Amino acid sequence: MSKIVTLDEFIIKSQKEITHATGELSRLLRDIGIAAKVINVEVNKAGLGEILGAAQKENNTGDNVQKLDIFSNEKMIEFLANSGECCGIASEELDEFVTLPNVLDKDANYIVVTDPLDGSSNIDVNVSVGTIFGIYKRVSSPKEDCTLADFIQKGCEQVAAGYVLYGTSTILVYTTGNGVNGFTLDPAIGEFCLSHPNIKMPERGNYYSVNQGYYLKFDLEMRRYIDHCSDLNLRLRYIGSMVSDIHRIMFQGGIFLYPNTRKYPQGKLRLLYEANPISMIVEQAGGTAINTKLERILDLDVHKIHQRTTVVMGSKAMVQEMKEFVQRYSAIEI
Ligand code: P6P
Repeated sequence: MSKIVTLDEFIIKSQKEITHATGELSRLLRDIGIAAKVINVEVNKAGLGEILGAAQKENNTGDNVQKLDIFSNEKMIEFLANSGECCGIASEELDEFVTLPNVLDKDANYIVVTDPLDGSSNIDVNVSVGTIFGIYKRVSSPKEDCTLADFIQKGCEQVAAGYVLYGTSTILVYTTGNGVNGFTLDPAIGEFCLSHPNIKMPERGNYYSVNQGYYLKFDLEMRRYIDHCSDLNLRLRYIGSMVSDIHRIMFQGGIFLYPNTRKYPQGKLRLLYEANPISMIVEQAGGTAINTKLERILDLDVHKIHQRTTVVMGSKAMVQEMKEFVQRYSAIEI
């Protein structure tokens, strides 16, 4: 039986391979792993406690906030604050970013963006949900509180990104820019263990993932591309939880789309704490992540914490074919 490699061991080993690494990012990643374990406990027993159900408030996405959302947000903040390496957090559950106090007078050099519990509408019906996070080096002075400038950096400036999928098992997938690795939580020992080393997304797959219910609300070229997917006999798989839909594509290939609609003319998904972290992971696994204007998501200018974007991401060959399809169609239309 091959040796178990825990997340902590992997992070420390990886750090030794990065000459300038100081251990700060490693500590931050380990604390996110602890927050994920704590959130996992509550997610796995959500049906039993009082934690199910709506919290009778709305977040910035306009989603009805579930109690588990609030719990997950509080735990992410608690453990990131404990790390001493994070000076501020932007979260789907917070109107503005929050500044974290220094720990033991140590200057914190990183900020974290997070969707603490993505896909929360699935919670009450026992369908997979996830946590998404992205990590940036702060750009403001380490002697001052963090500023908005620390958070509105382009996605290509992320030093790390990851997600946790609370599904049939709980898996943490992350990258620091040198490939993507997956760690499955072993409940017997309470550790995330390396289960999917060096994840590489298939060049193409048999799935397309889009909310077909909005078909008539998409722009014409998007509708024609979705028709094309159907003509190719691709299979539609859509869970309504971005982490779950992307995780499938990471291993089986395919394409995920959330185009603009009349309700969301800029797209629904949030650039800062959904699209950018997932885009870094997708690209690091060999996939492609663009918006419906065919622009690389990680290069998009970020102006606001809760800025929205359209999203097309997945297998490189399939996204390329989508780009060519839309360019041909738009050329004809002009
Ligand atoms: P719709 C969940 O609320 C989320 O932010 C993503 O995880 C998911 O991909 C999308 O919204 C689902 O949105 O409009 O299809 O329900």
